[in-house]
Amino acid sequence: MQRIVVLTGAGISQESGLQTFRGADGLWNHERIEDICTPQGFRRDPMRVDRFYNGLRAQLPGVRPNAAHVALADLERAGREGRWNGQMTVITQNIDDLHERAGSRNVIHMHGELLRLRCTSCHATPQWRTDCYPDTPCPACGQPTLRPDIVWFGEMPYHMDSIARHLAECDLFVAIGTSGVVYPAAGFVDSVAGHADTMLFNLEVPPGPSAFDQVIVGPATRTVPAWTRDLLEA
Ligand code: BJW
Repeated sequence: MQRIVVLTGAGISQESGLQTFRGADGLWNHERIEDICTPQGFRRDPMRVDRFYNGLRAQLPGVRPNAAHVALADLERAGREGRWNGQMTVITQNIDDLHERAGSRNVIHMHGELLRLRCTSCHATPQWRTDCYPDTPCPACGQPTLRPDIVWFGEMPYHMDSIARHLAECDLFVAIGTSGVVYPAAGFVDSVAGHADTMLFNLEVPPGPSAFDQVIVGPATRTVPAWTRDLLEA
């Protein structure tokens, strides 16, 4: 049985209409990373950070999973139903819910989720679809101590034990739509060297020598369904 781990980044959701972080039209061209994406930035100006994530959260109802999300969900379902002799886990750096909406069940959100908040007093992580402000009370304990449930720079990504297990057990590691500059995700490809084949699906070839065995260049909505179709027909 083939065990595939897929690591996704902002590029897989770009064709659904969500901006990537870096690049010409990236989110970080309009905001300084240290103002938004660090615990220090949140302490300095929580209203600014809440507004930033309120804006991203408000985009979600208006976007839909694209053909790449759907292809991954279809492959996972084929494994469950015995139409493909394999098992797939998606580790996503993305904070949107497009994998789940496409039908994927084995999804690990290593950088958190837009549709959750985290209470720094009682540690509840309530689901959240509307705006949040610094004075919004936690539904569990009533304290105004909610923050986006997002992993910022300097914080430990979620589910690292489970991710390490999946990486150690996989025989194919596939990265889709990620620039490979943010760690620890950027190091996953090195960690599977020796026991797994590796593929990168990206809009452009990353600069410098590639750690991947194969690099497939093109929009994810074209390249990913072609790859999963080949697997299902093999
Ligand atoms: C398409 C496409 C299409 C477009 N089809 N492709 C010095 C050296 C090394 C490491 C560090 C260092 N100093 C600090 C660190 C650690 C730091 C880090 O990595 N910093 C680097 C920037 C240097 N990392 C951390 O702090 C992390 N925590 C940590 O390391 O804890 C300690 C630890 C130790 C040991 C083990 C484990 C942990 C936390 C990182 C948190 C990242 N959070 C963010 C923000 C969350 C959401 C938000 O605010 O909105 O996560 S940052 C941002 O970058 C976001 C993303 O998930 C992440 C990765 O970005 P991604 O997905 O790759 O997007 P882009 O835009 O960069 O790339 C998109 C790609 O898609 C491009 O290549 C396009 O070409 C392509 N593309 N359209 C296919 N249609």
